[in-house]
Amino acid sequence: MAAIPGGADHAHDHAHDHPSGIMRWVTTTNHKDIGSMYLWFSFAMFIVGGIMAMVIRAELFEPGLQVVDPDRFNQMTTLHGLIMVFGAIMPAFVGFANWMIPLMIGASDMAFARMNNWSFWLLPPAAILLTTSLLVPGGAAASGWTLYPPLTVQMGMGMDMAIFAVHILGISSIMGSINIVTTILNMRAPGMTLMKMPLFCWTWLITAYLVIAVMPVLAGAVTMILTDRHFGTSFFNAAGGGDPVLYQHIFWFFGHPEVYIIAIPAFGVVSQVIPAFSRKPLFGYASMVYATSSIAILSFIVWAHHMYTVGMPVAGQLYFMFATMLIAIPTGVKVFNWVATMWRGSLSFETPMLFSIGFLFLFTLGGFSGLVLSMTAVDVQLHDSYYVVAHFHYVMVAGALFSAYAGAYYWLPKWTGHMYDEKLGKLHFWLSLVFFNMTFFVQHFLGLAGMPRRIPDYALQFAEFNMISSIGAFGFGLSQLVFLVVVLKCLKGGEKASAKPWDGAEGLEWTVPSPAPHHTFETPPIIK
Ligand code: CU1
Repeated sequence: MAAIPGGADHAHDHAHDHPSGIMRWVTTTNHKDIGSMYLWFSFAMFIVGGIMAMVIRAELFEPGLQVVDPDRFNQMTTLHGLIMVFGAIMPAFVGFANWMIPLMIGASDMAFARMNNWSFWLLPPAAILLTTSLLVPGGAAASGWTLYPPLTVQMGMGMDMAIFAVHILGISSIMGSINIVTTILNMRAPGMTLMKMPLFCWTWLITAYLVIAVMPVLAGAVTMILTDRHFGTSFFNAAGGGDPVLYQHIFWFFGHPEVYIIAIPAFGVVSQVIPAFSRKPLFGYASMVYATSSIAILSFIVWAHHMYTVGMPVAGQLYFMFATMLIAIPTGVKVFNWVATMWRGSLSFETPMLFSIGFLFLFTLGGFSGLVLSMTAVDVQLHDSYYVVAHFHYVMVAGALFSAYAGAYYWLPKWTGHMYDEKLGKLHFWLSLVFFNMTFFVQHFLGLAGMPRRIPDYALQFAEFNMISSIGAFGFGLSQLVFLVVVLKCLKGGEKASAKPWDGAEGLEWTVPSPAPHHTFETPPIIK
């Protein structure tokens, strides 16, 4: 049955059980409804976090300029980070999971449908806490998204609001992950063994375990800040026998796996899209599963590469350096497999494929700059510089956001029943590609030249690259409105999409009548 957003496909019986209007969305337990709400919420947060990025880039447009006062500037960097990580990227991929995992494994819905509803509806209160913290006396947390003490122990009540928001977001993502694990382990159709699942399901299974393992660690870290603030403890206060560096260890024990909580579902999306537009099965399926698991396990033992400058022993620095470099091996396996999937494939370049290839190039670049930063001696120079900002935006934006777009364009026909406007989609991709690099590539040079991050002003020598970066950022921000137009047009109408919108090229994915349909790929399907 054609899936309209929020798929009303079960509205036929017990019509009286199904409230309409806003109550329908408040009470829904349908995985498609909830998936759509996650995706819309995520896009709204992407706009809010994006506006904050625009304020940051406006302030940094020229040296000496003052668009907002320095406190506001620091609050913008904090909220931009928290909102993009917890409000935009994570909910986007949970939205994909809700929509696609039941369809891919042949389950009727998620395992805990009511909890699924609750997982979503915890998000808006957290978003309200975060954004309205700007309005309270003292303003929002001005610490950066890492919320390091001792600064965060001293700030005003905006910090408490951020702590409670992080608690709520953590509960939401843990519940979502429990749902995903239970659904995948218990509700697969007969014949759908784990090693036959579409790779997107595998990546989410692994990610869900990461979420369940590390979100409580973050909750513990911010709770200790809360009790240091209000209840007289000194977990992070040296004067009371505590240690501020302890916070950094706890935070990054969460923080590094968090990078993979964001990146691994992105790998999953790309692993669905590239085979479909290469008209070949994914190269090295089993090695993809093992590589992804290895990345997840390694992500737990590298956290202090964020802390080379706190004064750790050389032995510790060496350990964290080499452990970090190990991650390049399974990541290399994955990149090799994606390229090998395309090798001698019957390629076509619709928007989802363009975003996937963009992901492949730029995420790899972010991986390389990560390798540079993993070297202790180099990191001591580049720590807290714009090089780091450039590095993780290649991972977060070109990695996670680009693959989220790849997934959105790929599945929009499935979700809405209509084909999207391919011309506009391609325009969106090319504008994003150019402006993204204009914004962030130059930040490598700024960092190498010594420009620090999270400072609202800078020396004259950094002027040119900052201006280029700011113009790029405004362009990138505006280009995202093209996506909104594409989605709204697609919802309103357009060419009807068939059950297999990519002319069967996505055949490997639609495994609901299990076992998976057989393909020889001797006669590649043609995409118009
Ligand atoms: Cu890390």
